[in-house]
Amino acid sequence: MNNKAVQLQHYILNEQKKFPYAKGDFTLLLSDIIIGSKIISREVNKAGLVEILGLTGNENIQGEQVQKLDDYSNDTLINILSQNQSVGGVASEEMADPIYFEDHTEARYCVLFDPLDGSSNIDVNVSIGTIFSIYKLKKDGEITEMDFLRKGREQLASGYILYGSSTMLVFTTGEGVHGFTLDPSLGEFILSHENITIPENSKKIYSVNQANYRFWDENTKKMIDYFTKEAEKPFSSRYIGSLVADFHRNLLYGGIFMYPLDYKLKEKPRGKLRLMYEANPLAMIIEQAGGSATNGKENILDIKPNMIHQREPLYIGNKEYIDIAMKYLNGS
Ligand code: AHM
Ligand code: MG
Repeated sequence: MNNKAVQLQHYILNEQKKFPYAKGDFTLLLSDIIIGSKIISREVNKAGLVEILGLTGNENIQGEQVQKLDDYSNDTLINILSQNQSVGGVASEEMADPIYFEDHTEARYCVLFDPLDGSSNIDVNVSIGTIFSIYKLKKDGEITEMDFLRKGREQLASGYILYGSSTMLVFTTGEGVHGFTLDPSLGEFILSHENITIPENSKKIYSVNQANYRFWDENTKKMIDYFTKEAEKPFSSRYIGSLVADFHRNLLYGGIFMYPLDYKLKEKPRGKLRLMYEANPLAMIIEQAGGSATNGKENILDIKPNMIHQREPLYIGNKEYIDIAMKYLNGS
């Protein structure tokens, strides 16, 4: 075995020495999210076998209920985190309201997550992922909705687990971005990508659902025209339709991911992606990796949320490309 292989647990234990808040409970919280992601990973990997193994309708061959994978992922994370006394509550893209763990009187953190991002890709064996974000409670042992409605800038840590050709965890605690790959034979995440930075000399990728072109305003169309056909050095277009997978590729290769404001509902223009579960955690990662993220007007991490399920336009990637996008979006 490669003697440089560093196991995730050792890495976190070592890292936490740098952070004043990172007592044992923070390490345990990260470990719990990681255990949850291993359970989800196992189920995701079995997804294609459902029919072969004789699972029918909502029941498996033993007559047990089979859940949809996004519900299963949501329940798995809630179940694990509800047993962690340091967690005061959780909010999920899959639930209308946060859950408060009233009996966790010593709680110090709250956790927000998108349990299975890219769920429209589940049935076709395309990469999907779990995205999470951790905040410190304003007051230990007391949790209210205001603990969730925070600027992304206040995140203590964020990350994602990508269920792709291998399962990977990428996270930051505000001191760089690190990537770990799950070794299925060991059942452990091994450090595979230390100190990830988005490449300056990038592969020039732009990622957008271009079929929405007709629903964009003029400035957005001009911006997309730049990336499509006007940039001096041509860009490549890549779009999976799972944010976490599109983001991960662009983080490693360099590029820009965009989900602009659209006018599908004429009187009610809106972005699609969720600020609290998708944009904020990835924005923290991209800044730590040397890039940036905006909604076209404001840095994602500086947006003061009004609603837990708030949607925002999202532009995220190399600073250079974000600046170009902003120039067009602001009509200059
Ligand atoms: P979901 O949370 O319902 O999975 O939706 C979010 C997903 C993102 O993963 C992805 O970037 C986006 O929706 C794709 O949207 P579209 O199909 O409109 O291009
Ligand atoms: Mg999602």
